[in-house]
Amino acid sequence: MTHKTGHSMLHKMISIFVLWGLWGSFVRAEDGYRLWLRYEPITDSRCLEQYRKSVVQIVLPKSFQDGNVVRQELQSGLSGLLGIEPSAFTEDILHDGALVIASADTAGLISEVIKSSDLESCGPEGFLIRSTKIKGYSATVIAGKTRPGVIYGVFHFLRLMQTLQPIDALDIMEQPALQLRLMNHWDNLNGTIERGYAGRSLWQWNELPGTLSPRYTDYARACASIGINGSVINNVNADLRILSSEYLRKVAAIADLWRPFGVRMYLSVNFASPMRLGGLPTADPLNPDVMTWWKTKADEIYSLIPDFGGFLVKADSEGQPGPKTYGRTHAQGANLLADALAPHKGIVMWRAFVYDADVDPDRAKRAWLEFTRLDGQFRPNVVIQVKNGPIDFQPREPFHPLFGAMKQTPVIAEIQATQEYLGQARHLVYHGPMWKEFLDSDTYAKGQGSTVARVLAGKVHPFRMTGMVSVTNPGLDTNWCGHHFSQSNWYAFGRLAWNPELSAETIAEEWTRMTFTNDKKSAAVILAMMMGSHETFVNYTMPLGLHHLIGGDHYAPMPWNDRAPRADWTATYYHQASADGIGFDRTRRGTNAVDQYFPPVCDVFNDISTCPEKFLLWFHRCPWDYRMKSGRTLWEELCARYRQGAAQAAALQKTWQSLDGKIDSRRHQDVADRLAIQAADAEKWCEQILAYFGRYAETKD
Ligand code: GCV
Repeated sequence: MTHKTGHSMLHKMISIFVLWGLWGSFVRAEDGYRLWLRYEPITDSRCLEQYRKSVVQIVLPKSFQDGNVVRQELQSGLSGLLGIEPSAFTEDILHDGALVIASADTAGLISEVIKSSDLESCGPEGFLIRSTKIKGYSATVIAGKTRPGVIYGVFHFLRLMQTLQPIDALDIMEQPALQLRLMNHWDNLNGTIERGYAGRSLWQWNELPGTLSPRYTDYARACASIGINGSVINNVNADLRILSSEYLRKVAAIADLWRPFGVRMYLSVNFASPMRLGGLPTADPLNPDVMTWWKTKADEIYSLIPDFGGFLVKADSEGQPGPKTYGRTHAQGANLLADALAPHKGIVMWRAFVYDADVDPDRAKRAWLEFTRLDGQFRPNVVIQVKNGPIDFQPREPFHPLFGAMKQTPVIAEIQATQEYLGQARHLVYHGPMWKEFLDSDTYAKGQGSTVARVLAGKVHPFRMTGMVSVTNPGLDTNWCGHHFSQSNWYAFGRLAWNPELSAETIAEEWTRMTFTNDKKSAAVILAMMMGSHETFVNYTMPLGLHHLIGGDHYAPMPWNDRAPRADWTATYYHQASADGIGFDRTRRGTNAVDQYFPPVCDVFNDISTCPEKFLLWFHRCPWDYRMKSGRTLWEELCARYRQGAAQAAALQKTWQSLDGKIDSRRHQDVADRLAIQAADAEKWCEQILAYFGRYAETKD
């Protein structure tokens, strides 16, 4: 009898929750602001039952109570997902179903089940989550050595529920593979964003430091939820004023808000600051006054932001000042700043995005030539920040040959979420598969298995510092990233920087379930759209290794672009189409860029019969009637790829239409509107590129 009553009560409760959940998703006009942290009520009755059994009370040490971000996140997460009341938060275990939070300094309660050596081995940012018994009660422990570790553990636990994973027998221990997991904003101080496609800059410089937008905290929370632990707030084409005392106070106000989330502040700096801001006659890195200027500036920064991360520098690149003006090397330039930051434990991220035309006629070769000869000359607190490919975030590039080539200087990767060359948040392009292709590339720097991911993690050469950064996409648009699906690139970056071994599918599925729907069928449809989207984009824009077929907007097709301030900003420099053929000869008969790679990679790229066709025209110049593996001629293959891409883009629209009614109407409509633009653009790409190349390809016959 009692059992029956209990059972029907449970049923009633579940139905209330189901109705509550359905109601929630119908009435709430979803605008995308909540990103992947929506915490909608769980409607799957089996999961809900298990979760509500496992999480009856939340046991938080005193120091995690009032106002603490861990408490706040658990409160909003668990009340949203499970309907848990604030009264469920306690300081001691009272019954079964305790969720116990602890860090090394508050480990009392868990000491009977978690050894202090386990906490120690979590490292500075890791966590463990374990189902166990404490004082005879069933409990789930989320613990880390440090506060950031606990925050990451809490977000991980909430993610398990958001994605309907079991939580009753957990034994998880995670730590990030990479130390530096940073956002790079290209935000200008006037509120614009270089290559930004989601509105104006998040940072309200006019109001700071007095007025603090709630978005600063929401941003840090989103970053922390995926393990991002720092952010470079301003453009690498750096405005000098960022280092002025006035702006540093503004920056410090944001840093204060981010600190509880474990997100550290970094700044891009202008190498000429000592002159243009400090009034010195030179910025020569070997000049003692210049050295003193940087040291004094570093001291000032740390007096305002004690945990400041360090500087990002674009020097001697695209008109930015740098050490070369004074006949000094990149190492001398980087070391100047490194010495100023070292007493405070700050670092310098020195970018390898340099392509001085005097170095080599082939732009793809220049950074490797400049940096490999400096290996070993950098201070211990310098890392070299290298874009994923040797040109510039093209839809597809082979990995940059600097990965694996720098043996004594830590190298971190710079990838780009902001879709500068990938449809600029108007096209749906999930970057997970592209980034995985990059991370899984084998550099062979120390034999087989020397993947880029392992190089970055310091497992090929024992780097002192490791990391990956993303030129990132949030702006003031309500949905943060312009296109709802562009949020997935922010998300994927964080997840991959935490664990580069995760698959693109796993990440896309997590994101879809949290952002759009846990309905299996709908999630599978969205997952398929995302997983195919990068290849689709490559097909209708730059297949078979073609690159840079654009003009200054980096968006629309412009293969005829042969006039720009520099030859390597045109399109013709790269495709070199003529009646004889198409492609850039980077083989040993051409510019010999291939030999910047380790064997056997260099040989594989050099030999047209082994070079992957996806990189064919990157490395080889081919006649139009070159026979492809499909049996088609090169020209026929190009036509087929472009037409396939356009058809795939059109199909995305139809597929999305099939989700009408399954996704909240506002976001469904927003995405549909952008897919229409994408389909039309893809058609344009296909027509214009084929018309242009056709003039050469078809004169041959
Ligand atoms: C911030 C490309 C972009 C520039 C960008 C540059 C860089 O050239 O078009 O807008 O400048 O890369 O990465 O420094």
